[in-house]
This record gives sequence, C-alpha cells and structure tokens, in this order.
Amino acid sequence: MSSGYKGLYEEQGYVIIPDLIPEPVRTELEEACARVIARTRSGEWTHRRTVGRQFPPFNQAHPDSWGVQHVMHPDLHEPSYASWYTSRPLLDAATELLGCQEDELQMELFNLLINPESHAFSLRWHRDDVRETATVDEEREALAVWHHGVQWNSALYKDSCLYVVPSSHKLPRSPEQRAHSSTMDAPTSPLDMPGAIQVVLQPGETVFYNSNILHCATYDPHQRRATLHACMGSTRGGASRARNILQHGLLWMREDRFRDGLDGRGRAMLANLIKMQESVNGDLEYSLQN
Ligand SMILES: O=C(O)CCC(=O)C(=O)O
Ligand SMILES: [Fe+2]
Repeated sequence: MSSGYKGLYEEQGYVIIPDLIPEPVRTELEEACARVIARTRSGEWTHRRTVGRQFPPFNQAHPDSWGVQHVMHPDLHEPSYASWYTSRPLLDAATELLGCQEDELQMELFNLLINPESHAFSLRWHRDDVRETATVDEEREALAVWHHGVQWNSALYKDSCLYVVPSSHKLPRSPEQRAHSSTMDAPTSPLDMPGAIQVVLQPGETVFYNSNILHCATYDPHQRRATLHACMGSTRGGASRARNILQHGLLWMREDRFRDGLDGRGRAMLANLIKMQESVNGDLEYSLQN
C-alpha cells in the first residue's frame, strides 16, 4: 500500500481507509452478521456487550446488546470472519500502520458492534488503556509508549456512532477535556468535548484508530449498525499488549478446531498470539472499569 495513511494515522491518531472489504466478501459478511446478531439478541450467543456496561466483563443481566464478542469463535461456524481478518488488503494496511513485517503480525480480537434493539446507549469519553483518573504525568507517560497494535472499525452500513478528539493520542487532556472525561457518565452532547469530531463512515469504509485516542460513542436503536471491530498487534511489542488483549478470555483460540479453520497466514498470526500469552502469567487485570 503506497499512501500517506501512516503519516495521517500518526498525526491525527486515526485514519479512514476505503475499500478493505471487496464486494463479494461484503455480502458474505453482511449475511454472517445478520445471523450472529440474531443469535445474540435471542440470547443463544452469550458473549456479548450489554447495554449499561461499557467495558468487560459484560454481565448477562441486561437483555439488550450493543456488541457481539468473539465472532471468529468456532462455535459460531462463520468462517468468513477469520478469512477477512487474514485477507490481503487488511494485512497490507495493518503492516503499513504498524511498521512491521507480515510474519510479525499477532492475531488479536475480533468483535462486532451493533445497534441496541430498544435502548439508546452511550459510552463515556475514554482511552482504552489509560484510566480517567490518571494524572497529567501518568497520561503523558502512558501516551509516550508505542503500543504495537492497531484497532479498527469497518462499517457494513453507514456508521456515525464514534467521536474522537484528533491528535489526543499524543497529548494529556487539557483541564477542560479532563472535566468532560473524569466521571463515569456518558456525555449528553459529545461535541461539547473541546476538539471533538464525529467520525462518519460510509458503508465499506474503515477507520483505524489509536486505542488511546480520547473517544466516545453513541448508539441509536433506530440506526442499523453492523460494524466489524477488531485489532491486531505486532510481536515487536513483546508482552506489552497482554493486559489489553488477554483480559477478554481467549482460551477458545488455543483449541485445535479454531487453528484448523485458519489458513497459513492465520495460523502464523495465531502462533504469535499464543507465544505472547505463554510469556505472561495468566493473572491479568482489566484495563478500565465500568
Ligand atoms: O462503538 C465504537 O465505535 C467504539 C467502541 C469503544 O470505544 C470500545 O469498545 O472501547
Ligand atoms: Fe474504546
């Protein structure tokens, strides 16, 4: 991929890339999403994000869902997710943005973000791996570390849920920004946050964003959403992504039946994840709290 995407990604903390989902694949993914969304809403698939809770562990108390977790899980029998996750256009984008070689790519999370059925819901302003109580110095220190991972949202339908503060992945919050992001409450108007913009994705577009950019999201039950939400790392990060990734409980990825369903590229990426998992002791905390 020859582009200015990496420069923009580093400068703004996010970049929108079109066309990472070829047309026939998009239809397959739309159909797979319709099936897993139905299974999640019916309660059959219990790995889900529940309305009222922003971060894992997601409880099972609330009936409405805003996300489907672990779409590559073999129990879902939907091979199109793993085959897209390891597809050429996506791997080219990830290696460019990560600045690594393909054999250094580490398989990580793949979830689906959906509209709740009957409740409007919002996420508060947050960085995925820095707590809202961090001091300016703690924030500066956390943001100075290169995290060796990329995260993205790929919209199957038009998606205007996400808000970000461009370039905030490099800067501690200003006092005003801190005032808008220090409580557990979601904003009533996200654009009140100084510097905030709304990220609007047309169907088929992908936004890659630094997971420590200041961001929030709003979910409208009347606006159809099926947005592929995934991340990938590079082995250059060693175990630095362990907490962020392994807190989601990925035992199923160690099963032979999962590995057997992957192609050669996927198996190599999975082997890198398992190596990282084995290099740390299982006792991990959660990055953020609800
Ligand atoms: O819904 C989105 O686009 C953002 C989700 C998010 O920020 C998160 O899962 O931490
Ligand atoms: Fe987030």
